[in-house]
Amino acid sequence: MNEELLSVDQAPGRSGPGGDHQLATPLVSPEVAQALQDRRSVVALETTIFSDLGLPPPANRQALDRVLAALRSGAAVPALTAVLEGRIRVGLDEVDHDLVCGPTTKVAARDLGVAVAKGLGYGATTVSASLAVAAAVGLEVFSTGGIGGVHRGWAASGDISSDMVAMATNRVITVSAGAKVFLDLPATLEHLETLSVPVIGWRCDDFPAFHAPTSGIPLSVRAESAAEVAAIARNHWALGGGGLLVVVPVPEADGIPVDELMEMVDHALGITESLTISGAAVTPAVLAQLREVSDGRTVGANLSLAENNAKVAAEIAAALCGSANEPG
Ligand code: PSU
Ligand code: MN
Repeated sequence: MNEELLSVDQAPGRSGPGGDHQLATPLVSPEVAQALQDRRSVVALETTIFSDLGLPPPANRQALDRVLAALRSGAAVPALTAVLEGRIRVGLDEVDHDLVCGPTTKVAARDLGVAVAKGLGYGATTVSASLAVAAAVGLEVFSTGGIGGVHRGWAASGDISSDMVAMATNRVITVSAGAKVFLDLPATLEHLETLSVPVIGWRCDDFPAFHAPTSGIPLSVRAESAAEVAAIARNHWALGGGGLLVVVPVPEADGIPVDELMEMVDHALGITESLTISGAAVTPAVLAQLREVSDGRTVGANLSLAENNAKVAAEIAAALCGSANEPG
């Protein structure tokens, strides 16, 4: 582990009687801290997608390598987020990558304080935890595969991912290939509207369906360039807004046609329903079934879309840095 890690918030009064509250302050790697100080592009990343909960080995390692390379070639510094040895970390060294790709516990935003207090060895951040951590250290762009959202049958189960509320409350742009395809996609979009999260189609008019380039559900906002996204974000933030979602279709060559994908989803959900799983275990279980049912085709699509999202995120981060000193 790197010993030169910097503590971003050294403000007095955060610790005190009753516990080591300062332990909740994220440790930022020297590279990320320097890039933030120099106002260079930084893109936050979650770790659940790269753990064995997100993708099976060796695909998870390939996904990590491809995402990091895409960010670097777009001149953005990657900022992997995780809980390591009871500390929240932003920016991980290569020596930590083996751990990142191994077995882990999923840490959502509400679990961060618990993970720190209990000194968790390795906790993989979900979208919601990553957004909370990114906002805490001033990162404005976050890239992932697909966000969590409103699950099918939510009225009975109450299962709505905390990714939704985290997007609403943290001033960060999330770049994703839409929401995970086995969710209730129309309800997910409705919920984002309720939460005042703008959903911007990246050179597309429909909500992408994760492994499929389109769901057929129309979007109301489309952007052609990173500069356009940056302008929307700056104005949204000037008006007191929180997060924004930029949705990017999976590259055509690696996507699965939507009708075919939806059949696979029905099949995979049918199997997982009979397994009586609930809570945080639902998403990894359905993703695993979908891999089986698709003969591994969802994995190829997942790698491609994660890499492609990182490319777009790097462009947006660069555009935001460029506009940082411009008036409103
Ligand atoms: N999409 C994937 N793989 C994943 C996830 C999303 O292709 O592993 C993870 C993300 O970390 C996301 C989380 O934030 O699942 C959502 O989980 P839940 O539905 O339990 O909130
Ligand atoms: Mn859930």
